[in-house]
Amino acid sequence: MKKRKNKIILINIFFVLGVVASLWVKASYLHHSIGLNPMLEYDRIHTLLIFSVVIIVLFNMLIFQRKAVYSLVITDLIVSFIFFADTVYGRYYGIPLTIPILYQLGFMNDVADSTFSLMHIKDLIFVVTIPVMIAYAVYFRKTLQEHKTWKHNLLIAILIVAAIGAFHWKASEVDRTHHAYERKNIAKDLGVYYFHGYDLLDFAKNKWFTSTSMDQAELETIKAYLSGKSEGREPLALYDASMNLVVIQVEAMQEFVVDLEIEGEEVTPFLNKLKEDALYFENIYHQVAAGNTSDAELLLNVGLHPAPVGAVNYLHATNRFITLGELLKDRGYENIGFHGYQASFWNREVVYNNFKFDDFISKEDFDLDEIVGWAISDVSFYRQAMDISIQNQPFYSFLVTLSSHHPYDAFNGYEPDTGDYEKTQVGNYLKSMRYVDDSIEGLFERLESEGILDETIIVIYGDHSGLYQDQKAPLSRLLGLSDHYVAWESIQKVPLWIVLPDSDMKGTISKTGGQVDILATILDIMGLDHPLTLGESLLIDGPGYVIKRDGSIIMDNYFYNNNEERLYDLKNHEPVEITETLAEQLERIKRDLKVSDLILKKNLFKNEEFMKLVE
Ligand code: GP9
Ligand code: MN
Repeated sequence: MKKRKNKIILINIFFVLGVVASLWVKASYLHHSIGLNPMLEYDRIHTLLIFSVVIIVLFNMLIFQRKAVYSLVITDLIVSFIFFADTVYGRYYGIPLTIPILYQLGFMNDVADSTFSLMHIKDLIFVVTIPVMIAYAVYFRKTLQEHKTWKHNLLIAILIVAAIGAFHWKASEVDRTHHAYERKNIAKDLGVYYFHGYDLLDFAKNKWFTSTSMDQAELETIKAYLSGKSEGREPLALYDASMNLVVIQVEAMQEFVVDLEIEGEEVTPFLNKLKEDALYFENIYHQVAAGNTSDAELLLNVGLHPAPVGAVNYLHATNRFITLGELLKDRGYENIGFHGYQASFWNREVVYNNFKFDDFISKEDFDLDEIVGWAISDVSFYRQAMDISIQNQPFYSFLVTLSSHHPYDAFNGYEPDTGDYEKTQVGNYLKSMRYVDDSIEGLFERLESEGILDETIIVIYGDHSGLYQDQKAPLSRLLGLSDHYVAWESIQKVPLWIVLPDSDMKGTISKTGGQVDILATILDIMGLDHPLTLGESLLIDGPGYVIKRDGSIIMDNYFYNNNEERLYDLKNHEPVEITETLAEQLERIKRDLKVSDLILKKNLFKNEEFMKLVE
């Protein structure tokens, strides 16, 4: 009798251990085959993988009881299937699949074309365990389906609690800050099981637990906003539908570099000259928040503000957006987004599809023939992007540059000589801006040699600041800034050029605005109709303003600090009394953020009641 009992226990233990081993080995193989080299030491990631597997197996046993033998085989089958798909996709994009990615797989022509070449013979590892497991389960089915006692169940429940606790204890060592911009890092740090679980919950939360209906107060906020929004005037509509559009979002370019001289030399000679042949906006403040570069991409393509917490690219990646690409598509444009870094970064592979780009060309697609900093050099980036763009005209090409990314070390030794600032971050930053200038000049020459410079509207702006608080002292010295914080705030501007072929609209415009206004300005110029962007064309006469994500507001003459609720003169930094008229104005401006947040949170472009109000 005892012998038989031992035999039963052994057969069960073998089976459970076999399943655990199978699920663990497959996860390790996936990590290895798609280059998810752990950010942490190997022992930690494997410990976390094993805890994850143990939790999955124990839950199966508790829920399915005598039928757990079947559910475990099915679990292994499902995991094998998912991990195999992850492997094929991840070999190309370096990230396991997520549900939002599955939604737009058609966009991934590149993987589709090369699916077979992405499969390796070793991937059979996902299959080989299955017949063995089935054979074992069938052969020992009686023994494996022994009735489970309450003691047995209690033990399993205790083990589940312990395994979850152990997982959390080990996971608490992880610094999660770098999960915000690259979801792949969740898999690297915490394992693919956790990664898929997180993705599933996140998806379910957005899909099923987010209400899109507005309550009375929200409706009032939106109505008040719409009635306060100026009627504007008829759009300029300067061109017919044949003009190409090139939008260049320059990494880390701040406005102060324009016209700046160092050691008697201009930092950006080409762009300085361009100010005379284009519209140049000298008072545009960046509005990015936690989504950084990706927030600037959102502001430009959608005309909404970033989210109050976290990155829209993850929080609302699959919302309904009405984008520049969508409007241009209706006019027969070919829209392509270009960025020389990994497609998964900032979740762009999902978001660019949703922004209605016909294609997204990322690091995986470029010929990496010249590397500067993180990846492909801007010079090569522009060359290859233009090779592709000019094939289908008219085109809208959205170029997000990368070379001038913090901390600018790649430019040590580049021009110009920065004197005292040589070998410092400020000096290297100025050099990176010279490189930006050189490479944009090259792009203009290319467009000219193709004979399409006169048929192309070119918009150039910076994505966000390049020098942060840690560089405040040397930068303030260089620019002669006072140490009042408003002085620092007043240089958080990005330059904006809009080059209009065949137009006499040129020269510098001083109106205050934000990145959210760039889309409205493009729509104005091209005569495109958008139901609602949160910006206003910078070419409309009248006072300007910008609201930043922290609620601070800059008007043509004032800086408003939202935390202190104080107003300052923008030039001399003296406090200014908030009159009733100013207070009303500030309240009205603050509504911009509230409305933008509502649109994002409630996915309002999908809400019929809302669409009726705005159309
Ligand atoms: C990476 C690039 C840089 O793809 O966009 O992002 P950032 O660190 O500037 O947000
Ligand atoms: Mn950036």
